[in-house]
Order: sequence, then C-alpha cells, then structure tokens
Amino acid sequence: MKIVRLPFAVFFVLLLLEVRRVLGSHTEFEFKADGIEVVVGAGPSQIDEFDDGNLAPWISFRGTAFESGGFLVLRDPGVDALLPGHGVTVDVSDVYRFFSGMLLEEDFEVTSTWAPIIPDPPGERFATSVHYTVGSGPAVQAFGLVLQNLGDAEAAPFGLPSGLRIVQVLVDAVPNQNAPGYQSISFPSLASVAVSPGDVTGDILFRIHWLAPMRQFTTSFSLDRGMSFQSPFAPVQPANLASGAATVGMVGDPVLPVSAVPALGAPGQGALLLLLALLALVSSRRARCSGARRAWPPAARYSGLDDVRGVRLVVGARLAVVREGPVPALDGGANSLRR
Ligand SMILES: [Ca+2]
Ligand SMILES: [Ca+2]
Repeated sequence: MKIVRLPFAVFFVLLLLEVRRVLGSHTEFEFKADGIEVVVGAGPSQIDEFDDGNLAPWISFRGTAFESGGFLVLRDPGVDALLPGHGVTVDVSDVYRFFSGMLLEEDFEVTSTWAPIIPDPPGERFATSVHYTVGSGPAVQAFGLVLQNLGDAEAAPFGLPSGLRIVQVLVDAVPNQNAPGYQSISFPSLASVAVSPGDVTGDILFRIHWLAPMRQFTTSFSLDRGMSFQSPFAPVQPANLASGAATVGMVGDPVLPVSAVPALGAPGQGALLLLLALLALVSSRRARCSGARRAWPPAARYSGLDDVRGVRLVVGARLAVVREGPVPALDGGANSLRR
C-alpha cells in the first residue's frame, strides 16, 4: 500500500497546485521598475531606487509586490477587479506612495523607470499614474501612462486598437469600499500610439508633469533609457477640479475578458486522470483486502470546475471526494480536497 500512497500524494499535490494556479491567478506576469524620481516645485529630487529590499513607504493594496535586486517587482498572482460596464476584469498588482509636498496646488513631475519588459499579449500592461480624490470622495481620479499589449477582445472595451501601444489615460472611478473592484469607472480622456517592440532599446521611462496654475497634465516617454523622449499626446485638463494630496501609483494589471472562464490546463488534466486511476487502484486493493468484493462502479467521473464556485470530484459511491462552495485562495492544502 505504501507504494501506492507515495504517487497518490505526489499527484494530489500536483492537482492542488493546478487548481491553485487556475483559480488564484488567471495570468502570469512580471514587471519591474528600476527607480522613480519626483520633483515638487523647485524642491529637490526625491528618488527611490527600490534598492533596500523594503517596499515601505510604498503600500500595496492588491496582488503581489516586493523589492528585489534593486527593482520594484509587480507580478502574479494579482487580485481581480471588475471594471463595471466594460466587460473586462483586471488582475491587479499595485503599489502607491505619497511623496513629500506632492499636492495638486504645486507643480510636480514624476519620472518612473521600468525595465524593458515587453508586455505579453493578449492582456498584459503596466502603468505609472497619479491618483487623487475628487470632492470629498470616495470618487477618485487617476492620470497616467500605460504600456499595453492587448488582443482585440481585451482592447475593444476601451475603444482602443489592439497591439503594443503607449496609452495616456484619465480615469474617473468610484472604488468599492470593501472589495477590489469599482462601483463605476470611465475614461474621459484616452489616447494612444503604436509602438514596435524593436523601438524599445533600453529602459522605458514614463514622465508625468502637472502644471498647477493651468490645472493641466502633460506626458512624455522614452523607450531608450532616457536618451530621447517622445510627447505625442495632447495636454489634459481634468474637468473635475480637485485639490489636496496626490499619490503615485505603479501598477501591473493584465486585462481579462469577463467571458474568459478559467479551465484546467493540460498538466492539470493529466494529473487529474492519473489521480483518478490511482484512486481506483487504491480502492480496488482495499476492496480485495477486506474481502468485500464490491463491484467498483464504472462511473468514476470528474464533474469539473463549476465555474469558479467550487470543485467536485466524485469517484463512484464509496470514495466521494467533494469540495464545493467558494474556493478561497488554495493555500497549499489548508482548503484542500478531502478524501
Ligand atoms: Ca533600482
Ligand atoms: Ca525600498
């Protein structure tokens, strides 16, 4: 029996890892920022090189973010946030930070330096943005630059062409109070230019400039580590006058069409079939040992992922492996399938 239990445990773990992969992270992504510089008014440069291994004073609200090797790393697993009315979910990993004196009453300039990682289609994108509340809140506005590589289905909800593009966007949003999504979100200003992967010859720099007297944002970006900058976008003057503090956001948030239902990948299916075979083997041996000679029902079946609500695995009548209901983050076995 020990010979059987070892591979059973192995495939059990493989199955859990696959379920965790499918349900916990629809996308695999990793973006890195090498540093960021903020200048407020005539003040000194405030520079963060992400080089002390400690994320603070940046705060991450969603997903996976950490400092490593002199970089801010934003990667999967992110946290899903529905964009209501747009038919997409974004899988977000993010960090935010307030820089000293960074108020909308002051001029400021934010320059972020991202490693030259080309986002993978059909959903990946990363962004640097400036966030501030509108009125007394909870409405927020964000303005920023994005490098995205969206497929047709992922780009259409934004009214943008697909492919590798730099996007300048102004976002109006009302975040949910106790959930990662939004009550409402819209894009009152949206512009983009196509980029060829070959144009990216060095670090990608995003620069956002706020001119307080004009209440106006302008942007520029570099695809060659700051050797040259391009500014193809028109200035943006937000319609909703805001005041007070602004924070900087660094975000990686692959876009997923809502219709993209998670499914077991090939490795998971293989592990599952082998697991079923092993379960049948274990059960038949037990039946023979006990002398019960029970007929094994032929209808060992896997009823599949019931969208994202749960997993049901039914093998005959005697060995019922069932896990139903919400599947929280499958944390290595605490919420595992039970025999
Ligand atoms: Ca660095
Ligand atoms: Ca740090």
